[in-house]
Amino acid sequence: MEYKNILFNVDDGIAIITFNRPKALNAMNSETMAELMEVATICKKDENIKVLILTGAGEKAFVAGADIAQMQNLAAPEAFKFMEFGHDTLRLIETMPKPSIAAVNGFALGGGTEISLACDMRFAAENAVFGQPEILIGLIPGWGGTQRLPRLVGAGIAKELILGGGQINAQRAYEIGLVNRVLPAASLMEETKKFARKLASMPAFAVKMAKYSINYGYDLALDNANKLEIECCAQCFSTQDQKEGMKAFLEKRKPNFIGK
Ligand code: CO8
Repeated sequence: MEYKNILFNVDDGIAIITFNRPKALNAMNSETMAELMEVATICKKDENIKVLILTGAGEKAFVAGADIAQMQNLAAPEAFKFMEFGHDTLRLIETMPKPSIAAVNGFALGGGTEISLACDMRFAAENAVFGQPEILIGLIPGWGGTQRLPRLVGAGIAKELILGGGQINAQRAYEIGLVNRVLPAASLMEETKKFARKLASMPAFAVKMAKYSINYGYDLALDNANKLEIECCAQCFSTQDQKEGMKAFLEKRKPNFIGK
């Protein structure tokens, strides 16, 4: 399928979503966000898609934020709508029962950091740059940065980044737990695809339950969260993959998972 601002390819169960406005450093305008919603919806529904990778076209940027040129004259109700739609789109990615990896290849500022935060994992090229510079243009993050960033790296560091508006490099992002891996730019996509293929080979229902338990347990009190985990883990015993996984272990062979 053809999109104006996004490249969308599916290969061997792995969907690659590439933000494709390199001249504007892949800044997110409303059209691009609508296209992201469209492809994310396909990814959720298509059973052949097991894992999503989000990345940016060109050498310089993942996404350099929401499109400032488009936003500058928005009235508050229009801004609200743009933000709400962005939230809905990112929440769809965050909660879908398949893992997503942001392959961050350069600037991931403002909305770019926020898109990466909605993914399950972030793999960064050595030249990646993260930050929430909205404060420098009279805003605060509007696509989840004030909520997901403190949950991931702690409130103190999140406040340093959001109130201070500074940029951090990939190494610092790794140190604060914002990114999972730092990779040479030349091997970022290959290494990300390699890990995506590994995730795609896992028993799909267990992947779904693991993600569900972490996502929906995270903000609960521990007792309730543990109960959620018990429920999710127990459900795995209703799958053929659980039977196969345990049988294969006991027979000392590789399991043959079928995704059911
Ligand atoms: N929006 C629009 N255009 C952009 C953006 C952007 N976010 N970022 C870069 N561009 C454009 C530049 O205007 C420039 O265009 P042109 O060639 O036509 O002049 C082109 O991309 C290349 O950019 P630079 O020349 O600036 O490249 P540099 O290498 O000098 O600098 C930077 C790269 C540091 C990334 C710089 O471009 C920059 O600071 N960009 C803006 C970063 C930023 O502030 N991002 C946050 C935006 S706000 C946001 O994301 C809020 C999200 C949720 C709220 C939604 C509210 C409705």
